[in-house]
Amino acid sequence: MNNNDSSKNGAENKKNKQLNAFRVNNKGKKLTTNQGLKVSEDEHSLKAGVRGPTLMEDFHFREKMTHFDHERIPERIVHARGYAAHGEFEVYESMKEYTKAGFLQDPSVKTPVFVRFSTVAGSRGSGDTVRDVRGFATKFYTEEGNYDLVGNNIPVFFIQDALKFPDLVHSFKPEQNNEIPQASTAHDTFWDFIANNTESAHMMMWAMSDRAIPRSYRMMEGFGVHTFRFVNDKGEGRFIKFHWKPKLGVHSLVWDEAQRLAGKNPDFHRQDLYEAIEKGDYPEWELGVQMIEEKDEFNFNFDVLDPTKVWPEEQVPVKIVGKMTLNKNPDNYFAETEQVAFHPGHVVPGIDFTNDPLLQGRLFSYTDTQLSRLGGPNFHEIPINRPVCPFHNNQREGMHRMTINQGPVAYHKNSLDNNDPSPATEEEGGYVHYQEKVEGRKVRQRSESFKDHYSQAKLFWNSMSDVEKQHITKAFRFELGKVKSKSVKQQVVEVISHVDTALAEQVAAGIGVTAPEGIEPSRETMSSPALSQENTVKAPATRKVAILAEDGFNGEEVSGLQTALKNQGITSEIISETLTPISSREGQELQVDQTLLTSDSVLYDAVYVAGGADSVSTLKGIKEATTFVNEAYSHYKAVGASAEGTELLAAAGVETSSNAAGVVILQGGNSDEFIQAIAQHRHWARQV
Ligand code: HDD
Repeated sequence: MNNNDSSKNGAENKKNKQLNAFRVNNKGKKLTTNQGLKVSEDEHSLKAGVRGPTLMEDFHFREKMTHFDHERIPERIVHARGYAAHGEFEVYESMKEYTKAGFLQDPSVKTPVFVRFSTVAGSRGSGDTVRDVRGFATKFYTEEGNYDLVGNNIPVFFIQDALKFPDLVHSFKPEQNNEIPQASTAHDTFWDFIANNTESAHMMMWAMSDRAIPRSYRMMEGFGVHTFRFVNDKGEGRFIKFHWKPKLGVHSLVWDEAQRLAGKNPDFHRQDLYEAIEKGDYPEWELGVQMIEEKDEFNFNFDVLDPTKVWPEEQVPVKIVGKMTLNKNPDNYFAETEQVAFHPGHVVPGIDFTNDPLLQGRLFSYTDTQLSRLGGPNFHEIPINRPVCPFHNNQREGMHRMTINQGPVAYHKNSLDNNDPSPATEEEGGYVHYQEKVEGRKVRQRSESFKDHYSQAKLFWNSMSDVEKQHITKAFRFELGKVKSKSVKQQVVEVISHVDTALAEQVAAGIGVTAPEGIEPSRETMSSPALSQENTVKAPATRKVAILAEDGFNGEEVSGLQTALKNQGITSEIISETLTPISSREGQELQVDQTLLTSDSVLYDAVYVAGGADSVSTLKGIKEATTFVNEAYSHYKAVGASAEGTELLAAAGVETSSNAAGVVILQGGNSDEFIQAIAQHRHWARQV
């Protein structure tokens, strides 16, 4: 199904209908200038004679060129590289007891959403699979105005106070003298920041974990990070944290694969999302909420206002409250994905802020940044940013104003217009800020309760499986191995020592510094199983399998496998040396999807070597084929083959004994075990 046909998906959705008014289709139309004048010629500028100078009079040339010269806008200062999709959100049951937010009341209501995923550090043209935090920003177009949940795929943040955000960002962006490295934290300034701002210790552990190299946007959790507040119609408030839980589970790449992908397909994540939606494999997330009663604010060993802390799910359960489905790709990247403007301050009645000092600073930054990025104060009028409910106020004029406000009055209070537009009472839906009592002296200080930087870093470490711990250790060795300053490396190892001595020793050994002695690591013994990806959903749906085959392949076996995979929602592609259709040993032709040159094992979740003696022997003679299988194996992916195909596996260095993890030799065409192996995603027991 082609979801870009806006008459299909989401056609009933109010946002989609609103956007229809702005969608343009050139089919069967004549070429015109922006003034609507039909153009008779679009290849030659107006000249004084065929070999003469171009004339100033050529308004068509001037208009076309001027527009082109100004096609670019500044990229986002952070989260520049992103990809988005439309969808809808539905609540499972009314949340009236906790919040009066309209979109969380009625299970029969579907609220349109637009979600943009992003990397943080890289520029707009950087690779998708770099080690980084991923942005997860959702705009809910509710009947009470737009609500933006502007989160990340990691539940904590580097810093506790927004005043430090410019410093953090300057440290991880390319270094200012030479603009190197792009989209990477593996350099001196970032690690210098970490070493000297130890509130980052917890986030540092997450950033070195597999969470920072997701397999797909569709397989990431999302978190609101801050503590927000739900307020119900009785005016009662509760502290809350938001979670997005992917139905497909949380899965990651391996680091070597992530790096190769950055070259083989820098668009890996965006293409994955785009194709899944085009195919009708709509990604889904459940919305979860953790709640803490106000009276319990001080009953935890973390401060609920501290954005470097999680609320362990085992301590504060996540209540699943609704589901989001992404079901339509944007029609135009720039108009929608690039121009969408999120802001944590876009709230609706029933959702309010807390005094988290990071959140408070964000409430300033987002509108401010759109002023230069989108060129003025009217960016709310850009179609993707418009609410689906009416909006009226006395704000006027400014760059690119589109609204035509009628009448002479543009002020409040007035009598000439009957005091319209007039403020709404709370009963009429007017937003009333939660009446939290605040008092205090003006100070530039951090609360004592924010000063424990290591307990939760240790809690995270305690929660990891052995394999995840190995990955974290290697990630530190990689990142710090790229740092030039020995002093910075030494300082970071000292920070790690405050988390875990053994980890610090292993990192130190890998990067040529001494493991510090006498630093007492955190004594935290708690772990949170929910933080480990080992405990996630493991299902085969939407995985991608490469089937290697050449002339003489076993046609019956391949078509049987293709059907079995399809029945489980797995996509398969035929890969061969050239794009010329291949013939099975039964004499039937099969289309080839990719060649061994255009594809690569890192683009797939699993590989299968088709049977047929001639096919296998041809593949054995092609270096790219053995490399393909070898890499899939060394990236711990499921590897399958017919009995005949095992010859290629052996040539590729794959262990084929009956107990080899995730290596499946299909018996009698039965692919169940292979599908099980694909569902496992990775086979860590393999020694490679
Ligand atoms: Fe931010 C963009 C998420 C802290 C200032 N941020 C941005 C985006 C996401 C986040 C997902 C991209 C939105 C999009 O797709 O357009 N930011 C976060 C999270 C944070 C966080 C989860 C911590 C919990 N951010 C943060 C702070 C500040 C900013 C502390 C400044 C005080 N963020 C910005 C920004 C951006 C932005 C400069 C750049 C582009 C934009 O806003 O629209 O204003």
